[in-house]
Amino acid sequence: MRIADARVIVTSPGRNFVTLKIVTADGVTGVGDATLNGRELAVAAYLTEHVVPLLIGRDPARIEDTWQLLYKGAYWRRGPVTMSAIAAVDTALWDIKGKVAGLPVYQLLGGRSREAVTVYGHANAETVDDVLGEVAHYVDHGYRAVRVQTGVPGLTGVYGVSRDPRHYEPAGGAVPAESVWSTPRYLEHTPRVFEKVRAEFGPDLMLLHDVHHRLTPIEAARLGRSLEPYALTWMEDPVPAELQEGFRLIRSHTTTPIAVGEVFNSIWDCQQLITEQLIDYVRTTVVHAGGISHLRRIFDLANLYHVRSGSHGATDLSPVCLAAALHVDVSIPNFGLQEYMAHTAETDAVFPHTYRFAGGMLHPSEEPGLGVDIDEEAAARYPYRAAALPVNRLADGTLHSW
Ligand code: KDG
Ligand code: MG
Repeated sequence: MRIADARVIVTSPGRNFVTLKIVTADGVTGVGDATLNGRELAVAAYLTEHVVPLLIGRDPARIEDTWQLLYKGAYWRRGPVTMSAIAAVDTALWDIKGKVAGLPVYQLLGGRSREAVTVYGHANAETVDDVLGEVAHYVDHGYRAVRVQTGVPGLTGVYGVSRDPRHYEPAGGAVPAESVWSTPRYLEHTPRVFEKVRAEFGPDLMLLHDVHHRLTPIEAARLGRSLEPYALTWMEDPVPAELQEGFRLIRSHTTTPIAVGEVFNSIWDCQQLITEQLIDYVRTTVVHAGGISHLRRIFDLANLYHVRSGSHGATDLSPVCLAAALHVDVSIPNFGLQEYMAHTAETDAVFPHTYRFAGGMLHPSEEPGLGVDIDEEAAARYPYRAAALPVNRLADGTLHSW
């Protein structure tokens, strides 16, 4: 069997998505997500100009060899653009392999290690009183884990708080929106939020919080310590993680578990964090970390060091990524949690899929392959529009991590 065609489809049903569709000479198709929020066209061009010409005529069954060709063969290694492009090819080839075998992809990965995938929802509101209502919404829908984000008094545009609470979308116009940040106000406010949420919902609900890379290690240590009475399941991205040894300082001060990795794109980005047991959950994803093949390598390494998976699943990871993530999640031994932000109805219509949510869990598709597709006619109705992620500044104008 040979690859006859590979198309890059850019569509914007409410937000931008980049999808690779590979077609074999005998008409089997496979899809892979290649969306990199705010930098979509860089990946689309990388695929179209540099990757697709290499795919035509290749044997789609050779997933590993194709991965190595695209990784080693480029000479220039890693990086979010390259690794998202490789991820899209890898994911599409797993989809094809599943269809050819007549099996859902999780069966090719060793079969089920659990019945379904526990997910967490993203409860958010400007005020603490309103966020209690949002947490209740998720609990009422069966969620066992909820991430809680609120505004901070005196600050506008804090990460995680959305106009439409059920469909969080940070990307806005063509030029980045600017918000103002204050670490002292945030550190003062956040423990008060969790004090109220824990008091209201009791000890069993798993609670999470995303710091979104805004603190230094000693500030993160203070936050982690102040949250200990509320027994969070994790504190996410407490600091920007380029300096992996910086996590030793956080670790030496707090027992609040740490989850990191949504912006990582290779095993090398989390090697030290994992092997020194500086984190508890690794949040790498199918689309940004080299596809199903590479993500499995990261999770296997993590498994040796008591680190569990906690993959990113914001709305900018398309239903193709989510479908693929569920096959990985349900099969690995060290699954932790899966983030789940439901897509809009428009997005779901462009990406028909057969994974389903029930009782706080996502159930992967039982169809051969990934169980997701792109409706190209529907996709064509939503042309690309530039949308940038925001930036953050301190009150004096200094640029801060967003
Ligand atoms: O594109 C960026 C978003 O995916 C990110 O800001 C969301 O941090 C995020 C999360 O944990 O969902
Ligand atoms: Mg995050």
